[in-house]
Amino acid sequence: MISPEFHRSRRELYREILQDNSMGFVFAGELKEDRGDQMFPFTPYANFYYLTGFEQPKAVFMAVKEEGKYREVLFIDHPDEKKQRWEGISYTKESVSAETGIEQVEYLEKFMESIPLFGRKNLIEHLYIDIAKWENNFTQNPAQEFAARVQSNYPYIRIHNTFWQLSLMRQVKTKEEIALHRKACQITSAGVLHMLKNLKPGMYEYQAEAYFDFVLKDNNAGHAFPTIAASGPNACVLHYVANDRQMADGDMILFDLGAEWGHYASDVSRTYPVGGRFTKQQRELYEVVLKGLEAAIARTRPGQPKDELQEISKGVMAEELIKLGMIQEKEEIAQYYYHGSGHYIGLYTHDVGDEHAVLEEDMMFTLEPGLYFPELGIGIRIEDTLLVTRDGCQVLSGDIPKTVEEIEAFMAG
Ligand SMILES: [Mn+2]
Repeated sequence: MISPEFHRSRRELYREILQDNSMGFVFAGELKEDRGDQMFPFTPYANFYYLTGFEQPKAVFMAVKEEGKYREVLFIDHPDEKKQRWEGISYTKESVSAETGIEQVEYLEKFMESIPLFGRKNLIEHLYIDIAKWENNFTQNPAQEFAARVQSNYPYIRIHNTFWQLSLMRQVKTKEEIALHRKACQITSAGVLHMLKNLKPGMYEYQAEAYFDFVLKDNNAGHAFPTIAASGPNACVLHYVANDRQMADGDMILFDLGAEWGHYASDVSRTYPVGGRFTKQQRELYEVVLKGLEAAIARTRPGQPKDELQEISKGVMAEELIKLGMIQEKEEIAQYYYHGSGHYIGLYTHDVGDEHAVLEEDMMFTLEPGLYFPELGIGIRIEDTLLVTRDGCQVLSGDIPKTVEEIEAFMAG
């Protein structure tokens, strides 16, 4: 998958965030309960994975910059006998050190005593802790808990959150990351083509979805997010995931899906006529969205402010809707288009980064304009995963049928 050298190069950048006489902490996170005695499969916190490549729960990465010297320690949970017998997981300090390239690896019981903050002269003045929190509640994740405990016991310490700096690092991809994204997009493409070959009226949405899932499993890939397979009026529900409606001839189906490969996501949306041919109205509206997408793709290159792409798509689609007589004034498009035009993509499908950034080479994001007409039972979204290149962009999901002609020709066999 991704090399230890990649993670080492990320730690070199991380090191620059820390000022002298400070420490940095990044937590892997904990296993989460699913139901009964089952746990959710563990995925390490993205910034922890980015810096270490280590994938076991409870681990902590610590960096110390003290009187001009820098060192790193990775604390890992003690691998117990049960884990070894039941899950086949076994590792030692030495094997983890060899795998990750982090010289000093210690078991977690050494964590507190290894922090050169406690029981020492007051040399360390700053702690850099990576704290991300998505839910609006007061439950604490391990990073927050640690920050709160340090703050209450050592009020003279200044705590900084490194989440934003790491987000800015993650928004520009390395060649290795791009290769993983590329592979995720290839598998997604194979999955969509397989599904499209088998799509026909009378099927349930979940049956179409099953053809996509087969290709992912067949390639040993995971899902970047739950698949949306929304036919007819369901396509107007942005995050519809029930996928249990029976499709009729004359319906369109909106797919929003993506494979994940080596932790990196792909994210693609397509809207197809279930019976293989668009009606006149479907075709007209579909081409409005496609023009909106293509206009933004055409402007995607280094130097372009990212947040303008939304307005570019919106402006083109509004003009086209006026031509069709669907709206009179440009602003009325807000009635039919009510989400953002895309997002960064990376370790998260909706990845971190600065939405107001000026585009740079090797950034990756999606563009996904849409139009939704509940009264017509029509919802259309077309989304591609893009890589910014030196002088433009590359559409990594570009070989998935997208124009009316490509779609109808492919579906005709
Ligand atoms: Mn998306």
